[in-house]
Amino acid sequence: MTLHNKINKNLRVAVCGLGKTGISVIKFILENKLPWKIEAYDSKEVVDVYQFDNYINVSFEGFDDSNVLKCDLIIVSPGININRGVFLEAKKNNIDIIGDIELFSYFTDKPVIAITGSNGKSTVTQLTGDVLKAASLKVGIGGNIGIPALSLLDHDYELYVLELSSYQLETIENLKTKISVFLNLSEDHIERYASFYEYKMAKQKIFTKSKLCIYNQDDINTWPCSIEPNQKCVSFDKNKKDGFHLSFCDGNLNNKDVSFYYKDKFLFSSNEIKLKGFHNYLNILVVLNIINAMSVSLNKCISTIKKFPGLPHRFQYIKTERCLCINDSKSTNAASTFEAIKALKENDAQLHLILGGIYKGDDFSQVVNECSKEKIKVYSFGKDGAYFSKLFDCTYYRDLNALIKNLVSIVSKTDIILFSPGCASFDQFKNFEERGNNFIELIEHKLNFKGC
Ligand code: UMA
Ligand code: ADP
Repeated sequence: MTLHNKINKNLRVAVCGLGKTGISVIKFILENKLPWKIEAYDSKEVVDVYQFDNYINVSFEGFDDSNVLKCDLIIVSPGININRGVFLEAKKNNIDIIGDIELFSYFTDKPVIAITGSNGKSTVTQLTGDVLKAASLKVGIGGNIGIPALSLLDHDYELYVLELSSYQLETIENLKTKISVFLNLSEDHIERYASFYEYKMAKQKIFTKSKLCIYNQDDINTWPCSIEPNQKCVSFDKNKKDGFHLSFCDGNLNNKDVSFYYKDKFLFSSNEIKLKGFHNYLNILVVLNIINAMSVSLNKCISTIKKFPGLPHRFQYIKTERCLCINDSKSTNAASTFEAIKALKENDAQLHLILGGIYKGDDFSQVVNECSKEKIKVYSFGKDGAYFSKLFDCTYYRDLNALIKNLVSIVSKTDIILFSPGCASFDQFKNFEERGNNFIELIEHKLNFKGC
C-alpha cells in the first residue's frame, strides 16, 4: 500500500525538526484530525511546541532515538540531512520518510506552480504570485520563501506558487505540478551533497510529475533529464525569437536599455520596470513564460511586472547623499555575487564590493577574475573574511561596522557600494535579513539615507 493510501490509518508518526516546518506539520495534523499519534523530535528545546503539549510527545534529545524507528512514518524538516544516522536505518526498515511538501501534495488537487534553482527562486516566486493575483486568481505563495506550504491549505486558494529548495525536493514523490521551473544551477549547499551531480538531481526532481517543465536554455544542468511523453517542455532564453526574448540596444548584452519582446511584438523596456540587473531580466522572462502557460491576460500582468520593486535584500538600491548603495544581503554564494557585479558593469562608476561571512566552499574564481578586470575595490569581513582577504588581496575587517566606518572616508559621489556577501550570515547575524538591515542601518547613519 502506498503511503498516500495509508493517510487515513492509525499511524505512529515522528515529526523531526521543530522549526517553521515541523510546527506547521503538527498544526496541520491536529487541525485536520488525522488519526495519527505524533512524536516530535528536535536536538534543542523549542518552546513553540509546548502549545501542543496535551496532544503529542516531545523529545529534545535529537533523532538518534530508538523510538523514531518504531514509527510508521517520519516527517522531516528540510534542514535535516536524511542521508545519515537514524534516517538511513529507517530507510533500511522501509519506514516512509517524507517532508512537508509531500504531505501538502496529499491534501490538495489545486494547480501548483513550483520554482527551484540556485538563485532567483524567491524573486520569481513572488513576482509569479503577484502577477497571477493581478489576473484575479486567488493565489497562495509559500514554501522555502518562508511560509510553510501546509499553512496555505487553511485558505481558499485556487492555485499555489511554491518556492522549493533542493532539501524540500529530496523528499517528494507524489507532488504533481501544473508548471515546474528550474532557473539555474551553481555550486551551493556543498556541505549537504556528496557531489554537484547529487545536488543537481535533487533539483531535477521538480520535473518528475510536472505537466509543463520550464528550463534555462543557457544552463544545461536545468534541462529535464527524464521526461515522459505526456510532459511538455519549454525553455526560457534571452534569444528565443519565436517566444519571449530580450533585445539589446547595439546588440550589447550589458547595455542598460533592454527591450522585452514576444515574437516580434514589443512589450516594454527595462526603463519602465523597477527590477534591475540582467539576472532580473531573465527572472522576468521566466514569469512571462508562466503567464503564457496560464493563459491569463498579458496586459494586466505586465503592469504588475512594471511596478514590482523586487524583494528586500536582493539587489536593492538604497540612495544616500554620499553615493548609491546596493543591499544584496541575500547573496549567499559566488554565483549571485557574480551576477550582481555583472549587473553593474555598464556603469563607469568605481565599485566597492563588500563580501564575507561563512564561506560555503564554492568557487569564487569568476568573481576574482571580474574584480581584477573591472578594477573593483573589494573589502571583506566576518568569520571567513581573512580567507577572502587573501583571495582578493583586499583589506579584512572583523565586522561590518568597522568596514563601513572606513569606507565612508573613501567613497565619492559617483561611486557605488555593493554589499553582496556571497556567504552565509550565521557567524554574526541571525539570518540574511538581519545582516541586510544592519548594512542599511550603518549606511543610514554614516552616509545620510535618502530612500530606496
Ligand atoms: N534541526 C535539528 N537537527 C538538524 C537540523 C535541524 O534538530 O540536523 C532542528 C533545529 O534545531 C530547528 C529545526 O530543526 O529547530 C529547523 O528546521 P529547518 O532547518 O528545516 O528550518 P525551518 O524553520 O523548518 O525552515 C525551513 C527552511 N529551512 C531550511 O531549509 C534550512 C526555510 O528555508 C523555509 O523558509 C521554511 O522551512 C518554510 O518552508 C530557509 C533556508 O535557509 C529560508 N533555506 C535554504 C536556502 O534557501 O538556501 C534551503
Ligand atoms: P533564492 O530564493 O534562490 O535565494 P532570491 O530571489 O532570494 O533567490 O535571490 C538570491 C540572490 O540571488 C540575490 O543576491 C539576488 O540578487 C540573486 N539573483 C536573483 N535572481 C538571480 C538569477 N536569475 N541568477 C543569479 N542570481 C540571481
